[in-house]
Amino acid sequence: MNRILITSLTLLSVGTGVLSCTNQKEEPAKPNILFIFSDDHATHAIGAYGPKHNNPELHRFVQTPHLDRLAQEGMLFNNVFCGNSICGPSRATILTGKHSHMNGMLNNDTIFNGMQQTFPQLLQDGGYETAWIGKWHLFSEPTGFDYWSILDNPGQQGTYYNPVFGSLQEKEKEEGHTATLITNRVINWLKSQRDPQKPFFLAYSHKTPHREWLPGPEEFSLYKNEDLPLPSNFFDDYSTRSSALKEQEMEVANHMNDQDLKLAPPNYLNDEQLKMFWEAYGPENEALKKANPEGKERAVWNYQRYVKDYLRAVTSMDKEIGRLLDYLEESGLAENTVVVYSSDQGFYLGDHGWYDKRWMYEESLRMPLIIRWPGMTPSGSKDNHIIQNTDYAATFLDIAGLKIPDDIQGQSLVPLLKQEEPAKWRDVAYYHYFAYPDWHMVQPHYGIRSNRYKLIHFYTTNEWELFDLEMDPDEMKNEFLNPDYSNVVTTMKERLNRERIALGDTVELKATSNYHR
Ligand SMILES: [Ca+2]
Repeated sequence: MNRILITSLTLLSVGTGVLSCTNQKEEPAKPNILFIFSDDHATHAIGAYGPKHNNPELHRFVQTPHLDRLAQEGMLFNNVFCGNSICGPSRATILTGKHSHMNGMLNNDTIFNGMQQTFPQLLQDGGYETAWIGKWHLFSEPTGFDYWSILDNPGQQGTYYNPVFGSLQEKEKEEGHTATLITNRVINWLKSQRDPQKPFFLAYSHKTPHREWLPGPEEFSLYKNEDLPLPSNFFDDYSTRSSALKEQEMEVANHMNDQDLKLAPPNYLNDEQLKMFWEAYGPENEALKKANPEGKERAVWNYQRYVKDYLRAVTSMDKEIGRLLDYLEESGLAENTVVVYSSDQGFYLGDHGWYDKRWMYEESLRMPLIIRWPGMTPSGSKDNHIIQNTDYAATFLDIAGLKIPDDIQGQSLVPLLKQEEPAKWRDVAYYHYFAYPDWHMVQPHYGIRSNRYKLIHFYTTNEWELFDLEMDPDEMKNEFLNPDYSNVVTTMKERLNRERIALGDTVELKATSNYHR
């Protein structure tokens, strides 16, 4: 680890309280923090997370060598759960260390209030230089950053090619693949824009692999003549579970539009990119038209197109992450930089027949989290504690050696990074999804997940679900009314109630949205 010498002379200049300390004292240099953040990246689309029970064969098609390398050199967290599986709210929770009901960002129709306490402001106060580059998607201007450059149009969602970057100074459209352009900006900031005298916190934030999953130029041909395996519950009939599952509009078979399926190009491509688009998809689209498959056969065609594009986009992003990790090595920054990889939530890759997120089921509840802290995290280590996205702010502050404010709801992961067992750790993850009616029509629900069980309450329809994750990891069988589980139901209900009160989520339960259909 890099160390800086603080001489007695320096100590004299910072206050009388240290005058008695006349010896030279070594203090560790504050580590830099690089937060690599992506959008909708499911853990089952990262090689290092290994095969998934309902679709183990998919694992051999996942190509994320650079994230896998990061996991080999650091610590991989197996049980990380968001508190509200949708973009803006998860980002607001990460910034504040507070669940949605505390930070005010309940859904994507809300504008994040950047005047409240966030960890970047606290890092700034603690002597860090802070920057956010790439996707932001909180609708208000970033606060607490010395520098920011964020994807602007449309609606801060950004585009896969030719994006508009917005900063305090200007809006600038740039031609090219967005993951590459974000990486260029990040490397440029590290090289020539930051203050080398200060430790930094830098968020390197991708749009990828958010809908509509458009790959980089070199990944269009991946899986060209291959069939990807289907999840075992792709044709889920949603029996035994809440009526909400039949009401949703997020089925790969029925709810994807022409741009999702690349039957029509997005409107932001230039002529050269359009040519590339039609070369990649045109012949297969023609063949589809001719064969005109229906029912299950068409659903499988949609799945192939969707999951191939999702994994292609992931590989394009992974390559760019590799380029940045290489730059950290070359520049000598790697040694004193904590690298964190995560995504705002998970995603369905045909699991339950779905794409998108929002539900408290495993695929979208889970967030990837990999942390490499040179000299601290044992290489290739894994952690199984129940982590939430409320923990990120506390962790960043703790890494920086700063005080964690009492009103932050999460806990620092630093003890876990050192493989120390904390005296106290949560036994359940808390969840509350609010947005209804909204895109994909998922009913609001809240619940808790322990290591073995998950209890969910759909309060607008007053339906409950209990899953035994050990017996039923794919959450296909609701055990709520099964007499064999009546004791578990009682215990979990009581635990859920205690957790709601402890976290202050006691407002009236009602759906919230400004969405108009
Ligand atoms: Ca997202």
